[in-house]
Amino acid sequence: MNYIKTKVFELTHLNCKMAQLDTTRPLIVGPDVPVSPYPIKMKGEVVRGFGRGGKELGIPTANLQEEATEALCKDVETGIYFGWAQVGNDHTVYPMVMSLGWNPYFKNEKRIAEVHIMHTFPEDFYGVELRVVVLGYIRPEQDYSSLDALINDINIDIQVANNSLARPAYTEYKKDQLFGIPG
Ligand code: ADP
Ligand code: RBF
Ligand code: MG
Repeated sequence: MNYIKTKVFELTHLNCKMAQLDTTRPLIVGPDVPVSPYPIKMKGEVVRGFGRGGKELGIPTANLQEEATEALCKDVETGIYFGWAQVGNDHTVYPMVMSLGWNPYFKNEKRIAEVHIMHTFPEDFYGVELRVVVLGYIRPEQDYSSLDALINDINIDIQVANNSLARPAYTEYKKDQLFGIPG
């Protein structure tokens, strides 16, 4: 009897562990060197959205103008991506995560490309030109049962992006021509 109980416990424990493993996301994505269709290079003006990113999520996203969004949609599917970004005349190139799509949690009616830059800026930069080099895909867009679950997944995306960009062939793109002559 005790033997059966032990085995049942072991199996349950194993199942729980496997369930945990199944829901754990890889913290680095893509090959060691970016492959086609990457790099995707894009620039566009930062436009206003619903103002939810900073206020509701604590994660501001610079929304790209419609032309840039449409151009990106010609190259890739909707989803979450990572790469490098540069704002206006500032020479610095920062890591970024980009959401391209409909924001299913908020049921948007228009597709939008929005970029969260891993840097704390002193002020907003609406109307300024944003340059991005997209280097890889992280995951598809999802709906969520709570705002916290969405925020949690975005924070994991940020870790995934930072880890994925730390590889030499990805770091190299910080020096891309697109970022050469800002202004
Ligand atoms: P909106 O819906 O108008 O895009 P958000 O709440 O998403 O509003 O805020 C986005 C704005 O916040 C950007 O357009 C930019 O001017 C500013 N901003 C400040 N810090 C960042 C950052 N780290 N990444 C992206 N945008 C930022
Ligand atoms: N919105 C969703 O509805 N589903 C998502 O899976 C999703 N993933 C995102 C991942 C990242 C890295 C970022 C920056 C945004 C994501 N969003 C997603 C968009 C989010 O809803 C949006 O930034 C806010 O609504 C503010 O515009
Ligand atoms: Mg935004």
